[in-house]
Amino acid sequence: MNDDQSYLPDWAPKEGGDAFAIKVRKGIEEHTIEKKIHVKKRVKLSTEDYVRGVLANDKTILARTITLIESNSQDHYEQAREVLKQLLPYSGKSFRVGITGVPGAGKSTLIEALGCHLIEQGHKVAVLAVDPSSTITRGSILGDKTRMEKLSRQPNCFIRPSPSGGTLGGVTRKSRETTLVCEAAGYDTILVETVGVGQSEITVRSMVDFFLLVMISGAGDELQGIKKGVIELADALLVNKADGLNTTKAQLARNEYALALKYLTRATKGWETNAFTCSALTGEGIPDIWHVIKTFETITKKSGAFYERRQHQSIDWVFSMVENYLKENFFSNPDVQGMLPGLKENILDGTLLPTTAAEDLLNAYFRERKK
Ligand SMILES: Nc1nc2c(ncn2[C@@H]2O[C@H](COP(=O)(O)OP(=O)(O)OP(=O)(O)O)[C@@H](O)[C@H]2O)c(=O)[nH]1
Ligand SMILES: [Mg+2]
Repeated sequence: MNDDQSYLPDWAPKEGGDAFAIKVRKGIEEHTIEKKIHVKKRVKLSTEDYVRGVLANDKTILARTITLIESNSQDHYEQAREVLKQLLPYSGKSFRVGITGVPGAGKSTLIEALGCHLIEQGHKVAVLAVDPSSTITRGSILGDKTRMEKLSRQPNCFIRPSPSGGTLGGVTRKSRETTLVCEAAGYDTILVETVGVGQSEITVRSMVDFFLLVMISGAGDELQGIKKGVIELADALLVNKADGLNTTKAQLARNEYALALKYLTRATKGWETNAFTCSALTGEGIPDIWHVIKTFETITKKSGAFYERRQHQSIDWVFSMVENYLKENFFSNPDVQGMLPGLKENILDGTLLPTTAAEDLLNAYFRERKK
């Protein structure tokens, strides 16, 4: 007796007929549960949202504004420019400190110690990393996260690690704009970390008010391996890791640097660059170096050197933006791109002169632009 609701199991003996008492009742239809995967879409922000968010120091929006600025997409470019334009009147009021030194000198650890000291004093601190080496090793990004742990937990601190995959030129160009955005968000002290690998110091020097060179004591001649040119960019030399057994060695290194500085050109008019020691690990010497930086600020603001430098920096910035734009525009030109592999080959096998190659590329670029 099969009805709509029940039926015989498939193992029921055939001869059993209706007398077979075991019936299987139909179950209920399985509900098809619509599996909707909710991909949380990031709501597109309007220019006003960005501006308002930054001015209110909303850290999520601040981070998104920087991402917008760092973006290489043409769509973002226009909006980024508009956001920056609106934030510009609120920027410029911070004190900008560049911190450089060889890999492992202790820059991040120093920023952690200095940053915490500043926050205790009521400052609002933004940390930016301009770090060309991170695109190769990625070590520093990881390092920064762990080395600035205490600082990153402070509500009055904003840390922006270096964008990955950027060239130094690109990163630095965006870092200037990032500085302005952080200032508009109310950060009064901007600390910019860069690894001392040559070009980066010069570009960071052109973005900051005070340039600090972090050193470590090594065996033998303390000036070995450090370019005179880099020392001449610095407003203070700081021999780090002056702790434990290394204390005396660090002190001796400081004395050697102090002596050498007497023969070098000063980075800032009216300011005598000097050498100091500290331990970023124990915090020894950190308040002292901040005192040096504050004294520099007072003196250079009084003499006008501070404002003069900022004006020069603005002009340099304009030129570097034009340069960057032209370079990007040139190398993304389809005719130029099409010609490059062949030209390279011909230069390498000696059938084309570099001057002719440059001329051919420029002709192709301007021909394409005239179309
Ligand atoms: N003893 C001692 N070790 C320190 C001090 N400062 C930093 N270090 C150690 O030195 C190593 C490198 O420190 P970082 O702060 O990452 O150095 P960095 O200059 O930021 O390094 P990069 O970002 O990779 O160029 C870490 O193991 C730190 O713990 C210090 O004052 N004393
Ligand atoms: Mg670091």
